[in-house]
Amino acid sequence: MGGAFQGSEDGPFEHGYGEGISAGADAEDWIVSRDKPRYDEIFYTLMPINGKVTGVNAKKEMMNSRLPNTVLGKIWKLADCDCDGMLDDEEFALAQHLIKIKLEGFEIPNELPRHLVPPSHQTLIRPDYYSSFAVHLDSGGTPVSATFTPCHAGVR
Ligand SMILES: [Ca+2]
Repeated sequence: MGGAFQGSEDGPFEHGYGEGISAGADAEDWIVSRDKPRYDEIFYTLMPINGKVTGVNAKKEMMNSRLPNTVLGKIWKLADCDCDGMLDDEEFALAQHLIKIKLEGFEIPNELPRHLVPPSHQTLIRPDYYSSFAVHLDSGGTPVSATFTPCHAGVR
């Protein structure tokens, strides 16, 4: 019986802490990389072009999980971090990781937690990644905050 991750305000003994989607939240490495060699083997059977598998080929593989399309669609949006309609090896590994979490009975969040963002997509201030980027200045022209609007709501 898995529970949705509710945050860690109550510390590590809260229900769901370190499980499911929140597994690896306090790890230094990208938790997906632990199983990535296995995911890579699948990835390279899907005939990647320039290091990416197409949506069609990735979909076929993802459907082997027998998860409903609604769930897979949600996983796709979270995994395709740069919204280019294809999955690179890290995005594919992330998709497989999310499928595994779902199959283990945990819920998939609407937004990708920061610790699951693939290392190559960690650079957040990237015009091609965020559809809009705004810096707010105070009256003296000093930046007080910046707003990023992801190309989809998958990453914050
Ligand atoms: Ca992509």
